[in-house]
Amino acid sequence: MIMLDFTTKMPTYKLCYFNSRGLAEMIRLIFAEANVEYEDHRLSDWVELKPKMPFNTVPVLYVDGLALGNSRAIMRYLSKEFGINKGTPFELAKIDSWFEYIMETVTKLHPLYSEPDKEYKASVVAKVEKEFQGKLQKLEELVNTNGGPYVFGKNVTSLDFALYNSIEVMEKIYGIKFDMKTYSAVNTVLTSVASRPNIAKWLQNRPQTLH
Ligand SMILES: N[C@@H](CCC(=O)N[C@@H](CS)C(=O)NCC(=O)O)C(=O)O
Repeated sequence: MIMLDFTTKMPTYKLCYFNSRGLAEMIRLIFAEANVEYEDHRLSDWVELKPKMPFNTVPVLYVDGLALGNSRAIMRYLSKEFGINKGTPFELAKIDSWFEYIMETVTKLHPLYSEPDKEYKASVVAKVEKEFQGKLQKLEELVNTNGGPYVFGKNVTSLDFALYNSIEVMEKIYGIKFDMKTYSAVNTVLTSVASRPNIAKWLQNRPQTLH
C-alpha cells in the first residue's frame, strides 16, 4: 500500500546579524509574532563571512539553506509566508508604501553607527527627528482614519512591527524623544504591539544588547 504524506514541512530558518537589534529586530518581531522557530545567529566572525553574504551585508535570512538578503525584502517575504499581512495586491502594496515611507527616514541613521564625527552625527540625528515628526503626523491621521488600534485598523500588519521597532531605535539608540502625547493614535499602535502576547514575551526575554 502506498502511504501518502500530506503534511507540509515548515522550512528551517536561520537569521544572520550582529549581536544587536539594528536592521534585524523588526524581522525578529515577525518571527516572535508568528511564533515560528528560527536560529537567531549573532555573528562574531564578520570579516570572514562578509564576502559570503549575497550583498556583503546583513541581515541575511537562510530558508532551508537558501540565502535572502536585504532586511525589507525579508520582512515582505516573512509577512507573506506567515500570513501576517492579508489583503488584495493593492492593500498589500499600501502597507508596503507606508513601510518604505518609514524606513527611508530611519535608514539614514544606520551609517551613523560607526561615524566618528560627533557634529555630523548630531546634525543627521536632528534632521531625522524633524523629518520623522512630519511622518508621525501623517501616520496619526492614517491611524485615526482606519480606527486603530493598529495602523491599518483592527488587524496587525508588518507595518506595526516596523513602526514599533523604528521608534524604539530612534529613541533608545539615537536619543530622539518624540512627544507621543501629540501622536496619541500612533502611541496606541505602539502599546497595542507591545502587549500582543508573543511580542510581550519576546520583549521580556530577548537578549539585552547595547544597540
Ligand atoms: N539595504 C540593506 C542594508 C544592510 C546593511 O547596511 N547592513 C549593515 C548592518 S546594519 C552591514 O551589514 N554592515 C556591515 C558591512 O557593511 O560590512 C538591508 O536593509 O538589509
